[in-house]
Amino acid sequence: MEKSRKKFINVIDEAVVAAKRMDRDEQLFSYKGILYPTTFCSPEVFRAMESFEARSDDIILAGYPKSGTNWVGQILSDLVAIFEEKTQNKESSVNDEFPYLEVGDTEKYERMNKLPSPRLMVTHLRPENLPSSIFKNKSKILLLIRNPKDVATSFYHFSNAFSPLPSYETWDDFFVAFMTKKMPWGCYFEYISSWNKYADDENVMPITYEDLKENPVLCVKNIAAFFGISLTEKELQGVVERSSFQSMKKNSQKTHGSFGNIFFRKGGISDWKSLFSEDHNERMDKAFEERIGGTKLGTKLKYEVYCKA
Ligand code: PPS
Repeated sequence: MEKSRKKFINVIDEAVVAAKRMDRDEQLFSYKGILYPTTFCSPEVFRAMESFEARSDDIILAGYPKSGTNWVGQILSDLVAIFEEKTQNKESSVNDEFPYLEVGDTEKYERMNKLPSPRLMVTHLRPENLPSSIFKNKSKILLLIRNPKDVATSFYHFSNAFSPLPSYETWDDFFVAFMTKKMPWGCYFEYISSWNKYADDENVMPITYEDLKENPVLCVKNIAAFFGISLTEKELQGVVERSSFQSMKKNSQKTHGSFGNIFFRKGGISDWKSLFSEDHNERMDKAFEERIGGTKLGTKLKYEVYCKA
């Protein structure tokens, strides 16, 4: 197995083992007013992350949890592999660091400072909590967003299947927590609001889960162009095929270990219809309108198309 995937699976497995020894109220901790999972993040690592030196050719994928970051992470690592093959970069940038920037040990950022370019990293953090060098050095950021009803639905199933996160007895309990800022990595609406301030930056490219699902060929083409990676028609088709939900689910044992099925659950649009009552719909519709309706990213989410019954 590829070294980086082995490391990824180890980190997940260790978190699951550590979570077994924890009470529910120990599973999350608060840092600068936002909750994070204790088994993946720590204040020490957050502080160490401040020393991370970003580069202009870093490839950063930002997305709120359950927005499809594993999916787009696959697309980006495939694009980087194609780029490296073409440029015959002898020193491959494939490394065994856990792909999420905020997850690791306090030495991680020192090691990353020595890695060759282009470095690919993923993050669920809001912009104000990222190392400031990312914006100062103008790293390119692909910002992935997904409609809030499907995010909440995906997050609910994940929380109940993945022991490092607090589980919920009912969907209603989860919904209340989701709407009242009790989620790991913070509130969905605050996440979108914060990123709205950067949505027009030339180094930030927003894409939606729904657009990628409906037109993967065009979206992958645009993503490759944003990062300056040229693709032949055949390469483009290969990237799309290897990142399809079916391919990734089939391969998930190798890439994500025994938790593959949990990371690749349904992979579609509108599964929220199986959980949301009329009351949940009303509350979510109101919150969307009040918090992010009419903003750049709010409009991009096409709420009327994807979140109305
Ligand atoms: S995590 O745990 O926060 O990193 O989760 P994340 O990867 O961001 O999001 C998980 C959801 O993305 C779906 N997924 C995909 N959809 C379409 N195509 C592909 N290839 C794909 N890969 C993952 C995954 O199934 C989760 O959504 P749900 O709705 O739960 O199925």
